[in-house]
Amino acid sequence: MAVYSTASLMLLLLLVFLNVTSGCGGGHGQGSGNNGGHGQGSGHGQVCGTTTAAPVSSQTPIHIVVTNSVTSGPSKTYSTFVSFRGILIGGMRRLQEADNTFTFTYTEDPNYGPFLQSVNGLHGNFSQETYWMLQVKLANGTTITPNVGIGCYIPNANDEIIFKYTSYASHP
Ligand code: B12
Ligand SMILES: *[C@@H]1O[C@H](CO)[C@@H](O)[C@H](O)[C@H]1NC(C)=O
Ligand SMILES: *[C@@H]1O[C@H](CO)[C@@H](O)[C@H](O)[C@H]1NC(C)=O
Repeated sequence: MAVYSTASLMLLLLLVFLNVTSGCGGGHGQGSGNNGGHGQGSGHGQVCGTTTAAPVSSQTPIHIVVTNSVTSGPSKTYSTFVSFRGILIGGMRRLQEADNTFTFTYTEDPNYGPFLQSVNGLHGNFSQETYWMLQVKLANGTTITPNVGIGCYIPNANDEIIFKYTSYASHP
């Protein structure tokens, strides 16, 4: 019993630690409500016998749609996942390693983190006033333009992440 309690406490502390450190600057609550925070996927209450508990760090499935509003060319859709409360760029890295038809590059901004520079070989270019915009179509159908980049956005399950090659006129 004592062993179980200690394990539970450590798990809880771990989850709290992950929560605190996974957010980006300020943590506006953006992306919350994903998996309901505590409890989800954890092995709490698992005494013995039936072992159907989900892994502690479960997967949050997302889709990634690459689209071009400048040329109106065809879109490409991919599927990947982020870890529990994981950041978008983690899912992008996972996808890039698994699927060689998806590639991306980014630059590191000292204040805001990773700036998405190219997707599938197509680069945004400041002098041509083009860039990759990040939008998200939520599971309920609403499309939002996150006020953070790929290093800070925490996807919800079944988010459709949209990378839209576009020109500045569309900046929020
Ligand atoms: C202009 C601008 C842009 C331009 C920058 C290009 C250019 N040459 O002008 C464009 C249109 C490309 C842009 C895009 C985005 N932006 Co912007 N942008 C700004 C704005 C209005 C001014 C920045 C500026 O010129 N500062 C003055 C110069 C001298 O300082 P600087 O440090 O060199 O500025 C650079 C950085 O700000 C960088 N930058 C701009 N936006 C972003 C966003 C991210 C995530 C990163 C890493 C870097 C970055 O580009 C600037 C020029 O090199 C700021 C708001 C503000 N008032 O600061 C928002 C701002 C920085 N952007 C923001 C956001 C969210 C985005 C997008 C993620 C929006 C989206 N959902 O698509 C995208 C980036 C997507 C990607 N590809 O990664 C947020 C960042 C907040 C955060 N904590 O992450 C800000 C603060 C606005 C907001 N909504 O609150 N942006
Ligand atoms: C951006 O566009 C300008 C003007 O068309 C061009 O001269 C420059 O080489 C481009 N830069 C990159 C990195 O593609
Ligand atoms: C969808 O969910 C978002 C965030 O939870 C909310 O702001 C928006 O109003 C919802 N849209 C609809 C159509 O329910």
